[in-house]
Amino acid sequence: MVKTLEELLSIKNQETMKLAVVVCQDYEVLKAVDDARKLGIAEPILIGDIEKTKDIIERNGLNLMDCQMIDEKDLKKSAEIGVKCVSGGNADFIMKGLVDTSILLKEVLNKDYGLRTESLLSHVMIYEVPTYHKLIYLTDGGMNLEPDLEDKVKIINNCVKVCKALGNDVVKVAALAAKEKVNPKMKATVDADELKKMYLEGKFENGVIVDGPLALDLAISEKAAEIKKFKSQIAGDADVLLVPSIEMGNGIGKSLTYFANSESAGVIMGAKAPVVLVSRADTHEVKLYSIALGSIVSRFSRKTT
Ligand code: COD
Repeated sequence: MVKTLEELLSIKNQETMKLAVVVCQDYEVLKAVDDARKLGIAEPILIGDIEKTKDIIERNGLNLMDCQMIDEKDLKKSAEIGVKCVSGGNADFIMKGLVDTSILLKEVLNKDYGLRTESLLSHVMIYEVPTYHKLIYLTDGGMNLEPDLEDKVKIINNCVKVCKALGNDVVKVAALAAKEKVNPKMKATVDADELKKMYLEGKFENGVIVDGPLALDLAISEKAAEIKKFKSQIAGDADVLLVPSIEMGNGIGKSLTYFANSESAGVIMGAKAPVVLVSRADTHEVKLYSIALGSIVSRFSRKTT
């Protein structure tokens, strides 16, 4: 089981995965891609403003001059090219560079050439939090705005795939809300309660434990659970935080990064290939971890489908 994000960098692929980088003209993106290439994690196809890209490569002494490059200054068209690289079989996964998340995701969802499957697409972030005893997975703070119950089941299943790809045989999912008692006026509590019932009826795959509703403190702090006399297999030991809305997910994620100095990695699951979704403000280390995660998940999905 992977315990730190650093470990993602040493999981070796038999073959190097091809990565389409959408709107690549950014130092942090290119540095991460350069490191990933050096480590044998991914071979990039750089899509974007190639004059600016070459200038960044040259000024920073990166070893990327000889990789495949496609010149396209328009952001939407770059995203379209990246998506088509994957749907046409020329790339194994795709990464967001200096482009708005929604521009890339709209291309990923394009009905004609996009990367849709039967499944819902959803975002999974992994955080290494200095004060938590293991990696914590957060979903979905990046794609689905206000998922309904059916969506939440799919979001859990997408996240479980990532957990399993990283060797977690048991996955403890905390369905978060603002409190642990069901209140019909608080939809998050009602859905979380339904998810727990589905778990008790055996509707999730082996090794997955779902409990809810849980407030965040009960999910991650044994002490809080003890004081509140809250009994659960998950209390203080959650692997996955399932959030009821993108706002809660985004808020928890940004808090972990900026208040708690956490490192992270993120990927969109449920598409034909993983989409490495990093924030434009992320450092190249975070981007590198996310590329490594995308590469591992891409290989794992091939083996298991
Ligand atoms: N999975 C599968 N299909 C989907 C999904 C999904 N998660 N979301 C939408 N679709 C399909 C719909 O069924 C429909 O057929 C088509 O895509 C368009 O759906 P709309 O009209 O609801 O969606 P769009 O195109 O307006 O927007 C989809 C986005 C993913 C772009 C949108 O939900 C979005 O902007 N999400 C937030 C992204 C973001 O800004 N994140 C910021 C934090 S990093």
